Amino acid sequence: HAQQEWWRSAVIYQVYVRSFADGDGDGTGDLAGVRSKLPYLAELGVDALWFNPWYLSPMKDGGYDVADYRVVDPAFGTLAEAEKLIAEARELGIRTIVDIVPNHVSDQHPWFRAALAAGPGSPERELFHFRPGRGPGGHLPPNDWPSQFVGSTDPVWTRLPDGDWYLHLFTPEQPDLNWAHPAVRQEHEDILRFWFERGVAGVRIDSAALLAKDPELPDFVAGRDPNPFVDRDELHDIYRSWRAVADDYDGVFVGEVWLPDAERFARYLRPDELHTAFNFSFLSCPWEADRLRTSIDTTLAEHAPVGAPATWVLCNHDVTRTVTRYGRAETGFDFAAKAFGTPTDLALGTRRARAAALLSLALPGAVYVYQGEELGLPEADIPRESIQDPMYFRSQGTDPGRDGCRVPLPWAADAPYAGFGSRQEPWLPQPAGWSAHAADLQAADPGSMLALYRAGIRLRPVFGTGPLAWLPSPEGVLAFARADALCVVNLADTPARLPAHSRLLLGSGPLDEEGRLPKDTAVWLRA
Ligand code: TEU
Repeated sequence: HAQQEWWRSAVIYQVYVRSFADGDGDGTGDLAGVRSKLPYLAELGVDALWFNPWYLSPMKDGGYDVADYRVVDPAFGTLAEAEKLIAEARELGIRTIVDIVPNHVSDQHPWFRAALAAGPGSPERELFHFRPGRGPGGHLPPNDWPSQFVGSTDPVWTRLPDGDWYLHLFTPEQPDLNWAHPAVRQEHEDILRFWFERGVAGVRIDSAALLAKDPELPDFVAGRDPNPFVDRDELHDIYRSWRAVADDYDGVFVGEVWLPDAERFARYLRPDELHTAFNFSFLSCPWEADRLRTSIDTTLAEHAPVGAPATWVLCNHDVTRTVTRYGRAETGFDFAAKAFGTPTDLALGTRRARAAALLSLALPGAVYVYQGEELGLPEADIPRESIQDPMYFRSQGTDPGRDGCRVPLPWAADAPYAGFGSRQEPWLPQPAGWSAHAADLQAADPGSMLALYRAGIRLRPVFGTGPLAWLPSPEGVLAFARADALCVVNLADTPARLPAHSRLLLGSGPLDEEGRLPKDTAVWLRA
């Protein structure tokens, strides 16, 4: 029965609404734009859509600064339209996942405004982490915690004119909530119910390992366990109560749990906690056969005991786009290594990204596809004067930030703004040549990335829902079987022979003249 749960082997498409499609022509993507592209998403064959936050927000961090969780931002549409979208998608067999941001709110959220107005020592301030400063006159921040924007040396505390400091792991416009306060817990359970009542099938939990804080807010000591603000035991009690809410609606969770330790990560996936979590170890893994195989084996081994399905993620709105990453000397992802002007071989990166698409679609578990990944979009170079991401500003301009993977999508080669919108320029500039990636061109081209994703998603059921069995293979070659199908990926310098008597189902690129699998190519075979 467990195997019939849709989320165990789903293909889930991530929609960054602001950059997906601009229905009203004002330069910002919106729900009207998404609704107009539902046929495209149905044809792609995805099972669900995960929407980045679409709630009322001053957009200081792309909507991860929420002023009201029960209101859709007017730039995107209305609550009624969101409900329509959820229903229309469901009619096409596509479920909806919304994104909840429990660690912090916008500084424009009514709770934080009330806390500011009420002053030091007030009950309103207890919903957040307000503290007096240290040192003479309280001029030093209450502790030394590092910013969660890697590359930023900003303090995570901001001082108010009344002398109190407040904690914000991200920007000063994103004050952290106090999860030890019962009202914070109650409010979020109500928010979950609010969205489940509106027909959503699942919830992504933003920064899921950060909510709980050591009440003493002690200084950070590297390596000390427990960490004062990451992966604290209190979180598991929170997620157990969330799970009870989700179970009332058959809803599912996907947690954004960035934790290097596989065993600690798996604790969030226990049967009464989160159903799934993003696999960032796979996303961060370099394009090397041994490392990938270890990442896959570790992932499967850590998920099996808790009975949770693995997820396979290559990209999202926070990381360097796949074809660019795989076209660089350092093919793994590392926030700390992001830099301007990194040399990139896009042809190579694209070849590898095609192979990686077939690899991830063949693995047991759920697969995430970030909008534009199916078009093979590269990371864009955003001119400094156009960058919007707070990560760039918080790094004092040393880190390019995350806008390069958030550029408005190209839909039509011959339309203004590559078919993203109409009247006004897109909120982030599209680089020269962007229309060459347009969805309409790719839909007509059997050799395109879009054609590969469509075929891969359609054929993927040949792998069944069972486990994988590795097959003997030469060094640098990954080969495994599931059900009646085989997946072979060659990362070695020499072409690889394919098993005799197998039938080719799909390839990420052509075989050589002798029928062998070239470097950086993947195939699916029928045994
Ligand atoms: O990201 C949380 C997070 O910790 C990282 O993905 C973050 O981008 C990284 O640590 C940078 O150093 C989530 C969202 O995905 C991201 O877009 C938001 O900016 C962040 O939360 C704050 O809400």
